[in-house]
Amino acid sequence: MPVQPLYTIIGTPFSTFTRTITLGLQYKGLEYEQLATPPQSQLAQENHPFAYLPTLIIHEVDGKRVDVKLRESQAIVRYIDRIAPEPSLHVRPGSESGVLLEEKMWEFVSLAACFGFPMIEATVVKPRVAAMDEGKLTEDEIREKVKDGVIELKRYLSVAESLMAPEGFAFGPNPTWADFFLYPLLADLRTIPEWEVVSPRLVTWMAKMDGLPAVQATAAGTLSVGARP
Ligand SMILES: N[C@@H](CCC(=O)N[C@@H](CS)C(=O)NCC(=O)O)C(=O)O
Repeated sequence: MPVQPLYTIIGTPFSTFTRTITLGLQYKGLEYEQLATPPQSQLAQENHPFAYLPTLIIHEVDGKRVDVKLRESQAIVRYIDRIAPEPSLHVRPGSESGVLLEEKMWEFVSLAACFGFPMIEATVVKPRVAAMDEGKLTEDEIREKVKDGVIELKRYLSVAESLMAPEGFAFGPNPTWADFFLYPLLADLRTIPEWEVVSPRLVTWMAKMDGLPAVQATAAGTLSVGARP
């Protein structure tokens, strides 16, 4: 009989927060099973107090079967870091990363989760994709619909870029959780015409991210490959 992985992730690959976690699991070589379900589904309700995604189910702790449900991406990331510290997804302060404090990486993570998600997905990507799928509005009408969202999008992108190292990953030579929180959002954005507002620095960063095996392994089922929830 095949051995069950120690982890199950509840969440469709279409969910950007779910992809952040699967990127981390892949990068650290942790095996998992993914139950692809949309938010608010029966399965999501059974696993998250607000039926959000993702939940990581940890099947064993200290060799004992426990099936602990861990919710909230930033809590899940802390767990992953503790059980698999290497390869590290933290930032090393210094001239290459351009930061004096390692906590700047967590600042970036929180800004991506709390501001990037609404300022990219809620006001631009989701309404644009919904309008295109519906096929009732003209391109000019869609642009008008997301116009205010694009102002917010540009505002977020300029903040994100201002916090990044001048080249390489968000904080220089190695990927960090900051990259894994931002990437799923920009991978979605790249599928729509509003991608045109993205700066050369972020376009180069995306290309660098695209080269990671973890990114390639988590692409199936996302908007970036044309999937729907
Ligand atoms: N605070 C949560 C946010 C997760 C989140 O917003 N997930 C989205 C999917 S990417 C969701 O489940 N949204 C609920 C909905 O669409 O009803 C976390 O960090 O895990």
